Amino acid sequence: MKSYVWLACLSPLACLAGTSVPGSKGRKSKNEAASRKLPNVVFIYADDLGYGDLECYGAKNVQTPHVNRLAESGIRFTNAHAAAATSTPSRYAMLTGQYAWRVPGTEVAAGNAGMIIRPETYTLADVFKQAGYVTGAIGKWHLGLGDKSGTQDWNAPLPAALGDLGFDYSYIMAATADRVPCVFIENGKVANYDPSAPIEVSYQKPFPGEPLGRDHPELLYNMKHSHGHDMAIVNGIGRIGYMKGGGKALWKDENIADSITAHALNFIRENRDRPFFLYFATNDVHVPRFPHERFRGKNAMGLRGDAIVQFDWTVGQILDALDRAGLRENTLIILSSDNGPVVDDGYADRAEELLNGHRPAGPFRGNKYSAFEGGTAVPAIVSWPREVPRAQTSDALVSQIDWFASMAALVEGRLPKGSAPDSQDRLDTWLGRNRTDRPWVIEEAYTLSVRTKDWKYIDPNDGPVRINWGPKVETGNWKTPQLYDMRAGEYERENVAEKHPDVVYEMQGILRRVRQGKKF
Ligand code: NG6
Ligand code: CA
Repeated sequence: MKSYVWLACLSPLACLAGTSVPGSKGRKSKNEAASRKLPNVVFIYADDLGYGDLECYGAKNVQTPHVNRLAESGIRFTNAHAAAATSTPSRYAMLTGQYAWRVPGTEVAAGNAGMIIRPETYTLADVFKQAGYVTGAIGKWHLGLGDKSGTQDWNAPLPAALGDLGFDYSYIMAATADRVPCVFIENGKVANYDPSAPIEVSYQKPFPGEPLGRDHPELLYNMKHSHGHDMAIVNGIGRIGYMKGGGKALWKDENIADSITAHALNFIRENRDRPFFLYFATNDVHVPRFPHERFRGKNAMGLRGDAIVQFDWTVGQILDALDRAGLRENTLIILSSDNGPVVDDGYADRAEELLNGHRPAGPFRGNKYSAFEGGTAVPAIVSWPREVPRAQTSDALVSQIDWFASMAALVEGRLPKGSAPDSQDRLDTWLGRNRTDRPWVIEEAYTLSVRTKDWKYIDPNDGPVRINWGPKVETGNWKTPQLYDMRAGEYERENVAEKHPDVVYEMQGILRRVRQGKKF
């Protein structure tokens, strides 16, 4: 493994210009390099968007012209992985460079979870901040807020928030749209706070007098649930968790995309004169899928298709804003998703019935939650017009766990000892200068899996083979080792563990060493 310290170039410009690998543009002179400015960096991080959900990844039932435009301007990765098959662990790993399974309490978080990334952690935002960037997080957070779970006073500034994690500005949803509290939090305080409707949140017990979805289906005028989501009712939609108050601060689901996009556009406009890092995490296409009216009824796949179109619109808005500000050339955009797709995730939005042959996970087996590839194989697009040639495809095996060290290399960041222990500098691969595979990728879902270019190993697990609480998803659990040949035409169908004990042994060895935190 290339250790970060060794790999960090003497200057970011040397990093950008000095690599003599196939496809690189060759060494630039010192002066030429010195006149170049560090790029702005924008992460567009979708929620539950599958490998097969974008037109440029083969989707037929939905048009995504803006994402297509982004892909044409750079590199489309065909073998990219999120670190986990659900949101909280995936985001934790990406923002800290440490696998979430090393840290207790990183499973899918409640809306009143305390801050899961502790303030003393050196985060991806710190990497940029240290390099002189202004940093912002807008959209879905889902990594806890405040000191301690369940103890937050939502009517006062939260004692621990994103400002403690290196973000200069934040406008976020605490968890997911299907979890209370259903309000935006701006710089650690409820945005648009309504003093006439103090906010209370509990994941333990209902508030007397507050109607619940399970008792009052007639109040679910916007969307009914298919499983779970039968507690607090906000905007005519049942949620996970109990909530009281909020008044005019409560979000309207149909305006979430507009709201976060408007805040992202402001952030870009306000910071156009200095390098910025924007972590822009959309609510789309997570449940409840309730896009704005102008996107409704347009797609044959119903609300899930409409939500993909809304996501695409959002991407277009960001691209246009960068263009308008004259920043597009020198902005590095990375678009990806936190985990694989799911169809019915608890609301009666007819996503399943209306698929019409669409395969959200593309060719892969399994979905969100799953140890099969569909859980973590995600679209990933990188565009940086100034440095990255257009219209490329890369089949290099890559993981989001490496964004941390790669971004540190980009900005010549020196990482404090012990930070981002699982992240490798693979900047050259992410920028398309080589197609070097990561030797192995670790995937978290129920159990741990090891993916190499040719093989997929799933560590044994006794859990159920299918999810038994709602979504129709194969978990990938099996009580004996599973080994799949990823060169086979159909992915993850024939378990060849018994045919290839040597490969199983090798994969188990990798997993053991990674678990022990050993360097390779
Ligand atoms: C599940 C929710 C699901 C979704 C998921 C987290 C129920 C029945 N289902 O528990 O709707 O919110 O958690 O998704 O509550 S994630 O993409 O944020 O990880
Ligand atoms: Ca997700």
